[in-house]
Amino acid sequence: MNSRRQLLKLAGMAGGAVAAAGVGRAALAALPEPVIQAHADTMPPLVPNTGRPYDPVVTLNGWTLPWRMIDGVKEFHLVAEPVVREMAPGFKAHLWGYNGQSPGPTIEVVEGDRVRIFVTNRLPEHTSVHWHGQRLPNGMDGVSGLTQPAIEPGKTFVYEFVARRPGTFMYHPHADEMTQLAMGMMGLWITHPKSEHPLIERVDRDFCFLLNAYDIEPGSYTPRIMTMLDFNLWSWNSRIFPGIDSLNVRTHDKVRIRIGNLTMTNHPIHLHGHEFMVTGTDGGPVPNNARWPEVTTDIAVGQMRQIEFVADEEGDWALHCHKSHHTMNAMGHGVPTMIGVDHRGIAGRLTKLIPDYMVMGERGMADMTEMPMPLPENTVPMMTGQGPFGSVAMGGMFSVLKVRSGQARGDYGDPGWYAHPPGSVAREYAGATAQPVRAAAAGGQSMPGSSSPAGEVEVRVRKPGAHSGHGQH
Ligand SMILES: [Cu+2]
Repeated sequence: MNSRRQLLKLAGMAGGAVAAAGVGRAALAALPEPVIQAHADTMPPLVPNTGRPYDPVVTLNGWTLPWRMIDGVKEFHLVAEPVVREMAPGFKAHLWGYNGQSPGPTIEVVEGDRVRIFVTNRLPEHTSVHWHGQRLPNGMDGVSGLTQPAIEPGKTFVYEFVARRPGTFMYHPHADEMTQLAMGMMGLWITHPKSEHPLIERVDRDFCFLLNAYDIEPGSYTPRIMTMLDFNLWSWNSRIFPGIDSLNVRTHDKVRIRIGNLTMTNHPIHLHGHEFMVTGTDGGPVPNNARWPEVTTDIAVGQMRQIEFVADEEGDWALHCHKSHHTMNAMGHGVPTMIGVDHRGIAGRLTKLIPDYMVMGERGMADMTEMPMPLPENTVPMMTGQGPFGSVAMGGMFSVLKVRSGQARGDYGDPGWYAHPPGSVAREYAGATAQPVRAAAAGGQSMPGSSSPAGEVEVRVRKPGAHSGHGQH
């Protein structure tokens, strides 16, 4: 939280220094000082001090880029550059991003704002920035080769357009996309409505994050860029659980969460304990008569979904991708299924041959959460996160919505674990257990079994290619 203040101080100093020196318009027209963020903390909302007022968003494990106002134009400076992103405590990735982080900072403007974005390329190859979902002049669309020449290393380009339509958008390169998206180059863009909007409600908390994915071998730092589908790190804003901050709200808050997908697959995002409405996409607000309640919304590649609900149930509610492989970290993939395999006796003999041999998964994979497995350097356990009742056994795309009556307005701090009212937690049953009654016959009402119990059936298997007296062709 300190770093936000430092950040603003830096931004203020940059603007202030120019003003104090009393330099002329020519100097003011120079490139705005880029603001760099070194931390992966969730920064509190950046309340606008120039331009039209709006209710700012909170970027999960991210931040909003400060701007300067020049003759009524909002000026931002994005620097495309290699960054080191802490994806979870103890695990750092060498990515490409903007202004010190991947994803880049969120850009927040107001409908009708004229926006000027300077993009400096400090990457080893050319790039461009595409403003996903925006209405803009074709030459500002950022498709290298098609609408503009690519930005060569060391060069700075200027984009300028009016943010015509309110909504949630994204930005990402449209140059060597396979590499640059796999390396983490992306960011969010929010255009707030300029006044009361019939389909955009004011909310108490407005969160946003991007879905992204990486393939980083345990023990290494750089993503494999050729991976098409088999990623091993499923992240929100380039963070993996338990590195993703919780979404902390006050009971009865109206909450909006904006989620964009820049991975190579869809993600059904599921919220516990509440129903929500999908109130918007990157195409704009959803008309009221086209909304319906959900507890999971699937977000396809290149899409954004904006969900809204009233947080009226206190507690610690899971918020996660419903693809179970997306709530685990590296190390877990490519392990053979060992459920039901009896390793007794074998493990001892194997240990003589392979001293590091370890039995994995013969009772399922939950053991992996407690296993004192020696991890290579720079990686995190596959399923982890300590909750108040033990291991949460999750990784990847997982976080917690914390709903508390004691959470002050505007306080985004972690309130700690929920204190459940006495008697409201599932507990071990202590009474006697009876033998379950089993159905007398096989089959059910619609398919009654024969009066005699089903006998054993022997199946004779003939291998294809094995010749017998009466082979079928
Ligand atoms: Cu997923």
